[in-house]
Amino acid sequence: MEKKRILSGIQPSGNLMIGNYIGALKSWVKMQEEYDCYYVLVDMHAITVRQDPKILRRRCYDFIALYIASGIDPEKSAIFIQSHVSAHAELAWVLNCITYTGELNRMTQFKEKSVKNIKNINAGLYTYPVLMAADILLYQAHFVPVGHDQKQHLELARDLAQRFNSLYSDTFTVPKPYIPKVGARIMSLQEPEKKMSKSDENINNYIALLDEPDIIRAKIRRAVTDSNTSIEYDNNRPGISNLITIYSIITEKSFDEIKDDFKNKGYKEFKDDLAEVIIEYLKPLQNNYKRIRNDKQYLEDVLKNGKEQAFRSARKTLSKVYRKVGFIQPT
Ligand code: ATP
Ligand code: LTN
Repeated sequence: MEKKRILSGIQPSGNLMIGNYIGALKSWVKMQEEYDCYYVLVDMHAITVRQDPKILRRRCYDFIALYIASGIDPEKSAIFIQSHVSAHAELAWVLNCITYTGELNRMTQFKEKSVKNIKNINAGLYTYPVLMAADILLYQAHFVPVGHDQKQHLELARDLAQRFNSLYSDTFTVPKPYIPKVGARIMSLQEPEKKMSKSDENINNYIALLDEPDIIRAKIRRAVTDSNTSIEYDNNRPGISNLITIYSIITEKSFDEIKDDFKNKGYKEFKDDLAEVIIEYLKPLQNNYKRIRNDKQYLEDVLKNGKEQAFRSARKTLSKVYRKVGFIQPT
């Protein structure tokens, strides 16, 4: 039986952080055993927000090394860069022509990013979800492992697949989101009512995957909690609940077990323990990273292979799409 397809992507912006790992990368690693996986670094998405070219270039290598250091195995999964496969931009155009502006106006990420980038509300930011749909539909992905914030974009990708299929004929697999039950929305450390975000201006809001132990200790110590004292998950106490969620995912202990373990202890002991737990959790990844990032030739080889694999699959879908919409084949 043929394996089902997975596709997912991350933008090379900011610093890859623990929320990206728990919400997405961790599932990517797990899924590569059972599925045919395509993991893309979406550099074309990243330029919807102004990027310094030098930093962007360096960060692309950093992120690819982090994918591998996290456990994505290039022998099992295709790892590639979006701009290396021009079919993404080409399919995005065709999909733009079946997307209604009303649908894009509803996208919460667009609204949030417009507020943050008031001087640069560009058309790319607006049509960003269409490019994301193209990323997914090109590979006929069955599942897309993402955090909760991407659910709305996934719904649009499903709608566009169904719309195209019914306007022309069956062409695209209709993708399903794969969102973890716990940890799909890790919250900011300083402002726990908003999601943790790797491009946050305040680096104290997140734990980067490459943060040094002392930085992790300081960030957790400073994390906002409340005036209560119990170490107990409670929707009305977003700060402590977020820290408990992170603790629970890493240690695989339930919220009740954690509550019992810290029954007669305070925030300080819990936070100290949490910091150590995170440091240990990230250690293997950080060690792998140093080795991989220093081997530029290896990274180039991984990207070359990934691009070739992605290109074959993407071309097949794009040719079908071009034929169906009535474009004549070049001779
Ligand atoms: P940026 O701040 O640069 O826009 P981001 O932190 O939102 O970035 P993305 O590149 O947009 O990260 O997303 C990468 C993956 O991480 C996506 O699958 C996204 O859903 C997931 N993700 C992002 N933030 C969180 C979070 N706070 N909790 C869980 N998953 C998250
Ligand atoms: N929009 C996503 C990143 C992204 C993506 C994708 C995720 C771009 N293309 C395809 C899954 C599948 C984000 O902002 N996190």
